[in-house]
Amino acid sequence: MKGEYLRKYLVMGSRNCDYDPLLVLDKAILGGITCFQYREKGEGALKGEAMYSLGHKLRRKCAEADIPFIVNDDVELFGALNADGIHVGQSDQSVEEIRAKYPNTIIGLSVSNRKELDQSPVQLVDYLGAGPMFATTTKKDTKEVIGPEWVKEVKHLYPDVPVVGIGGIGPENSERVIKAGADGVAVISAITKAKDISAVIKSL
Ligand code: TZP
Ligand code: MG
Repeated sequence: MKGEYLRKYLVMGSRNCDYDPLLVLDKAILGGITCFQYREKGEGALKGEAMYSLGHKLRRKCAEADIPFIVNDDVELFGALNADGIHVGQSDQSVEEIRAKYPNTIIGLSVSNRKELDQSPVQLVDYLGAGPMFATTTKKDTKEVIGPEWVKEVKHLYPDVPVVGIGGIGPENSERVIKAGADGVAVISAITKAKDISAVIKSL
């Protein structure tokens, strides 16, 4: 995956939206996102048929707009939606297993500290998600805030691996993440809760 795709990466599920997620995605696409991740998580998250149905619709919009569509965690959902890629954390299905089954798909992996990075099969992934950059209330079980310095360290160790920062990022601090060497910023609430989604995306 080219690093440019990570530039403005919207991560989202139904719980992150105050109105129809399809409308949020429409606005975000118009606003200029470069990548999308369907992350159906949190209290009251959709399951089963409802999750697949929303996933299909989001997937179609991304295909029409030529934006990579990534699924969070769920390898079955990823397969069913014919997604472009999958993003996993340290406790999800292993990157080795996914890569063995899907040699050409995009795989993203979260790394929240040096220990996690050192135990990760970085050579098998297409990009790394580094964070949390800043404090966030969107994800309840986050690892400790590690800040933009972490991006710098990851890029120093793996200069050729695309890196996207995540966690508490918005227009007010995205520059710090990019200046630390990130290829882009992954954002949930700053986009989904924005009054003017286009304006926020433009100022990222
Ligand atoms: N992983 C680390 S922090 C986070 C995830 C999924 C949540 C980011 O949400 P927000 O609203 O952009 O802080
Ligand atoms: Mg996970």
